[in-house]
Amino acid sequence: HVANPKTISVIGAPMTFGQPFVGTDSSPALLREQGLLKDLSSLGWRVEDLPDLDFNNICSEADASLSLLGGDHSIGIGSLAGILRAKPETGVIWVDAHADLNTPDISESGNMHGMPLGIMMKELVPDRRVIPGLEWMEEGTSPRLRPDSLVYVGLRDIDKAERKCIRELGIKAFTMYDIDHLGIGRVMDLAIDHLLAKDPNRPIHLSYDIDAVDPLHAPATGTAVRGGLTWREAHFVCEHVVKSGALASAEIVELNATLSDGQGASETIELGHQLIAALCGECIF
Ligand code: 5AB
Ligand code: MN
Ligand code: MN
Ligand code: MN
Repeated sequence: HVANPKTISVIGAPMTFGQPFVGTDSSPALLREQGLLKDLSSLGWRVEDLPDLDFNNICSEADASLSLLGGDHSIGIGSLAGILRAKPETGVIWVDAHADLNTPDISESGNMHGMPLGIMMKELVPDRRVIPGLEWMEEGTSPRLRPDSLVYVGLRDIDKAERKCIRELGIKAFTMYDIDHLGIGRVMDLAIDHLLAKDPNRPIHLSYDIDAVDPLHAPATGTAVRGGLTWREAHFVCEHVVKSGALASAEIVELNATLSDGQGASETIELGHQLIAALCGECIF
């Protein structure tokens, strides 16, 4: 029992506009229906259940809070903007098959879910007022993500232009090759060290794209790529970030129950649910 329980704020972000499919908007409801909030309470958290964001009316910037339920990965534009405004020193771990470092200029697909990190980097989009709908991002303090404040885990499908940006900006990237080579334990140690070496007290934001996980376990997603994280590796990522003590916020994105058969859909939602429970310390002693 915990005398003074920590609070987790849960926000649904039912976004679909970042990619061609409907369906990612149902995931917050599906996760809630599976009893996610009850599980988090039984893990000792005081759960603050916030209403879903309404993307029909607003462009929104998330408050820094512990857990966002996507939605496609374009919600990262709003979550990073809000988190970095509240805590500019935040370091980001981006768990994904993809680099999501495109910009409207270099993207081959034009899909915004492949651009959230590109849009956050000054080096890639110096003035976001040129992107229709993102004018709001240049108001006030205009939060940015520095290339050395980002680490990738799980990459295996990178566009040519993104590869060039990762090299030129010197972004730390652990691909599936590195996970095979070093093991997930060493990779996560190195990833966390990269962010915390200079400032052990900085907060970490974890952005978890379910397509980082192998499609055997997470088939219900829009851009599945074979050869991903195993069931245990997927969990270990969360468990190890929790153990660092630096986790301040997280989002889980790209779950789309309409893109698989019934069993594939429920396995994918269940995995998302379990990963959030892992982020709340389920398996930590
Ligand atoms: B996701 C691709 N790089 O830009 C593009 O799922 C895929 O949020 C983006 O990681 C995948 O369209 C975006 C080919
Ligand atoms: Mn992805
Ligand atoms: Mn992504
Ligand atoms: Mn995807």
